[in-house]
Amino acid sequence: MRRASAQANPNIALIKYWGKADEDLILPAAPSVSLTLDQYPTTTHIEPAAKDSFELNGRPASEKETARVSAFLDVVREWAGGHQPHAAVRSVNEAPTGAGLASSASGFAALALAAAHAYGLDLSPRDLSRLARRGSGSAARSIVSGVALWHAGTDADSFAEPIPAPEMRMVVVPLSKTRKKVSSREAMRISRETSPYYEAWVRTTRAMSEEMVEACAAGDFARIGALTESSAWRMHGLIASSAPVIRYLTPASVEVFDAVSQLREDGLAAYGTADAGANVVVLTTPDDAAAVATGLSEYGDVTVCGPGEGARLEPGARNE
Ligand code: 2P0
Repeated sequence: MRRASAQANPNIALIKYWGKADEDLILPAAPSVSLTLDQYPTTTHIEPAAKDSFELNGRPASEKETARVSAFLDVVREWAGGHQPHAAVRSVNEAPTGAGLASSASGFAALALAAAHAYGLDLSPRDLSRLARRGSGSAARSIVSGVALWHAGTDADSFAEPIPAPEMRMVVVPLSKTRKKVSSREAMRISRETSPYYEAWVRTTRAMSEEMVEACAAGDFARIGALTESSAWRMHGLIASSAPVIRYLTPASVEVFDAVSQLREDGLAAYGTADAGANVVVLTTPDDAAAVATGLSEYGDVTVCGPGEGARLEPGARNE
């Protein structure tokens, strides 16, 4: 085993992943589509050690987080033929952890690449995406640059790959840095087990992913935007229809969605989306990004993101 460092960025889904067909293998119930951002990277370093350990943002991670990293390393070691040494993992996130900016996506994508390199696996992009999926479903998409389609299916064919799409921007409107009370993993299980709408969600998400791929190929931004906003509201509606009721959006989030509708009425390309947290992310075009950012600046310290690179070995680090 050798030491390695890798970086990956979060992605924001245009068509959301919410619900698994297989919890152990992390197979999604439906395909999803995302944009990997050009900001908020996670940088992860791994090296051989006497036992598995995990340090996050300069501090030892919780027992639960460390166990999750160790279980993921078991998958990597199994792929590498078993009987491999333990490892010390150190990660730094530039986005606030647990606030709905997908730090588990960038985190497990960076860890998948660093660990694959460290344990001597030479993986194709597809297999690297399959591996990252085992850490966190959405991490499969952060392996990919730009717009990604994550296929549902079996272990062998559930990976993310790049798809052709027009240039896009996302304006992140941060509203909360607090850690969410119910993790997405737990909340998506509750949705599957209790929502009377779950089957409809899965069926329509399959159809919407197909439509999104077509809209991206055609460069039909109005269609891409309408599908994006609709997928987000359907996911939050599904979550709200679960027992117990789970709600990530706050009154401030809803205010931003209303402001986005107003920007649209004013003639700008602006479509809201939100993940398992209060933050709202607004999809727009390169031409309208500055005006959308200005229009939303009263709600928070907005950041304009573009399409970013997928996971990469850290430039300049000693990757042997
Ligand atoms: C998404 N989310 O498509 C959706 C929208 C959150 C809201 O993928 O259990 O952390 O590790 O597979 O990947 C967050 O789910 O869940 C997520 P696991 P993950 O981006």
